[in-house]
Amino acid sequence: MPTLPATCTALSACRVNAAGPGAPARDRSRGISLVELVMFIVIVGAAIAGMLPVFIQATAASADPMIRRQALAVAESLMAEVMLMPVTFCDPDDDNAETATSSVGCATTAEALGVEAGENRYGTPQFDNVNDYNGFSMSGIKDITNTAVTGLSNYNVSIAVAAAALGSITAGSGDALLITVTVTGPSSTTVVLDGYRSRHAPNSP
Ligand SMILES: [Ca+2]
Ligand SMILES: [Ca+2]
Repeated sequence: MPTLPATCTALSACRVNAAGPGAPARDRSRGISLVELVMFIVIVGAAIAGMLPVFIQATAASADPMIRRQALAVAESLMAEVMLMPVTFCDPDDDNAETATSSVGCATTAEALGVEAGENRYGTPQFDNVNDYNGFSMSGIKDITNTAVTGLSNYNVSIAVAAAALGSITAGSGDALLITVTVTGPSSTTVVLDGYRSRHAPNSP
């Protein structure tokens, strides 16, 4: 049991030599040596170098969800635009569009896959059926007034429409259409949406 020097009046004011009187006192305030410092730097450096690729990959991939969500939003918007179009036997401008019971009953223009008589998405004569969008594409996203949408110039769209079998509907009848909207964007992002549209109202242009 070490004893306090006679001159000490408080424990905090005196340093007790635990090894006993006369033994060399240990300097507890000693810092780290140069060798220890170098080893610390080497170990920490190796650890950071090992983790760096993980951070780089995480940072690079962090932008992907935004691009994919944007591409998906574009695809959903175009799909909704196509889905809302009629699927009639006759072109809506045909005199018999509201009465024909098949394509044969059209006065002049039956609806066929693709555009009729110069139809386009942006002006007269404008797309007026789902099948008119077959083969449509655009570089940079534009609305139906042909106005570019800000911030979407690096996204592209292509649309395919084809007769398809759906439940009891046969592909040969042409009463069901498979719509495929493909959107490509930055970083090789591609989003493909498929949707079906039936001819449930053949005389409702
Ligand atoms: Ca048409
Ligand atoms: Ca057409």
